[in-house]
Amino acid sequence: MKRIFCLLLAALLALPALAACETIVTIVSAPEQTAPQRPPCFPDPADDYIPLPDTENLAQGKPVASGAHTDVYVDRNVNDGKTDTYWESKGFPAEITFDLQGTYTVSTVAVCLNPSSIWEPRIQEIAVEVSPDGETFTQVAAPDRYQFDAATGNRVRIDFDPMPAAFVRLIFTLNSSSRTGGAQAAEICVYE
Ligand SMILES: [Ca+2]
Repeated sequence: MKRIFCLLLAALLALPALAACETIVTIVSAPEQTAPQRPPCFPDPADDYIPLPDTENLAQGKPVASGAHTDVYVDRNVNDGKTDTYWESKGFPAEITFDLQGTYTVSTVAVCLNPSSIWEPRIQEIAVEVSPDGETFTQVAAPDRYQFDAATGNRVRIDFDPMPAAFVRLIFTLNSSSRTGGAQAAEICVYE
């Protein structure tokens, strides 16, 4: 009898606890969200990046040729779709040519470095030429100095009048970075 009494007493003591549990359970339905969202207090740095065309990058994965490169930074790094691999020329001027494997009416070239702020701001001087056959080239963007800055994505965009091209060549003649004596590009993109 004493044991039964103890069991009844324990059950009675547990009832308020069970009741308390029920009162703190709150069912919250998930908000409607179809894509990742960033709170306003955490702005996306990419919002300040120089915008690039959202059309196909005609240079990616295409045959590429350049002169001498520095260390392991070969030219095929420049159109592999990764900004953590890059090409670095050995000295200036530095030419790099893409075979688009077809004729396209091109109007924009982008040169990108790694967007990490470890890559400090620098200026590179770049000209752009196009060709129908890989032998005769026409300049479409005269040499100009472009500012690379992680705050704007460490990328520059060179727009020019649309021109038919099967080959696109960039000629680098200056890099203000004190860490290298050559041109640098993590990705070079070509767009119609
Ligand atoms: Ca790359």
